[in-house]
Amino acid sequence: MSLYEELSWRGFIKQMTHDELRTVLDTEPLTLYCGFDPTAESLHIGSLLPILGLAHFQRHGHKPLALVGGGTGLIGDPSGKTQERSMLTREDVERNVAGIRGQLERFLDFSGDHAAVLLNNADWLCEIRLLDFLRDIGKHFSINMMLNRDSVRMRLEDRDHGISYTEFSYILLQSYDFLYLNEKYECRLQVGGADQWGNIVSGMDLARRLRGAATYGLTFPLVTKSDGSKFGKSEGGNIWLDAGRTSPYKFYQFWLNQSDADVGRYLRYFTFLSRDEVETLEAQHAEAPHKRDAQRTLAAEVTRLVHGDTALANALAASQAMFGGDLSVLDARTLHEIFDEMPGAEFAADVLHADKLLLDALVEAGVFASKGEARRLTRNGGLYVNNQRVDSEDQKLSDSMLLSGNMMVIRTGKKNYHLLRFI
Ligand code: 383
Repeated sequence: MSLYEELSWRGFIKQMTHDELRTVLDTEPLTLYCGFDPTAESLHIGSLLPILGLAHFQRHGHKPLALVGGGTGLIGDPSGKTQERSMLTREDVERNVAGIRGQLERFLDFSGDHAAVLLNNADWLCEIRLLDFLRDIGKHFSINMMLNRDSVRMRLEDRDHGISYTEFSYILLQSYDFLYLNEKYECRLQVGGADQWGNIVSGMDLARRLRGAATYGLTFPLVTKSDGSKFGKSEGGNIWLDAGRTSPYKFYQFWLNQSDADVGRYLRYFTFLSRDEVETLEAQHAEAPHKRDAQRTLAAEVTRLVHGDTALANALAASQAMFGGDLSVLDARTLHEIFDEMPGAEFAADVLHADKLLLDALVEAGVFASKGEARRLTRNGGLYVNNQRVDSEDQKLSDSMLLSGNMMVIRTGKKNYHLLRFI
């Protein structure tokens, strides 16, 4: 399959500056780039589509430049933003650049013929001299045009959320990047999300004026959800690529919870499954949507892609926890994530060595209303500690029943969980 066909069936193409790009993509190896501003120490899943976009280009023989905006991140892109951003300190930006570099490295191939290159625009933007820039670059930008951009106009109309000269200038910097990369790396294509269209076209214009260079632009769609809510957020905020910010378990659950209406589109966007595989899955899913096989595959594929095999195995084990799975394999953090919302109780750790009956503790913790009820359920085989059935009413509390040194997960019946902590 050609790259153009691949990108089209996956739904990766929102806009192209030239129709001829369809054939160019499949006839000439191109160097292309996409930029990521270091607004946080980690990327979130909003960046995943452009990253995978770069990966598809590379798999089809093109050379991707992944640019981290260590320079532009000091300024802040107003595209699509309704408010001025709070400015990051230089230290913040540097720390964020380091975090994001490491993440981008995982998705591209940095060896071989069309090895990817990781760049930081601070390396050239920080060297620029103001008067040179205003004379050489600024002269090619018409304020009249700039004022007409949606993102600028919106902010001009809204007195409360105006726009600073700093952010207003952003487009010049990104345009200069394209010019610079065209000169240095013969980069002829810039890709980005739909919000980047204006910045991309403006850079092409600059490269044409100053170097007579013919360049291209292509944008990816913004990922939407069929119910109109914002993609990539959960109650806890952004879904991050960094496992420290969004655990692989939460990450897996996020994908698992996508709706039937969206899952096919997301399989195309966010996995490398082939067209056949995706279409077969969709057909199966249409027959038996309650099985959620498409969501399960989506969740497994994206979690593996972002976090690797081991993290996926852990996320799967954690997802089984609520269905009676083995809890001893889970770490403390995952246990908290799964069971924190359950009712719970705290005990002083001493009770573990006080010959106390489990059932008495459970009555104290409010798991059972009375000792009689506790006995009855235990006799009927309905009481579990850490998903292991409790056989004896005389079972005593002990250290050996603890998960990660201080927790005990109590289950009564099929699905009623309580979390006990020993402090
Ligand atoms: C900086 C310098 C360049 C080229 C691009 C940039 C970054 C660009 C930007 N991009 C967004 C970001 O960094 O702000 N000005 O948060 C997002 N991207 C990608 C994609 C997206 C865009 O990183 O649509 C989502 O992820 O383009 O919003 O020379």
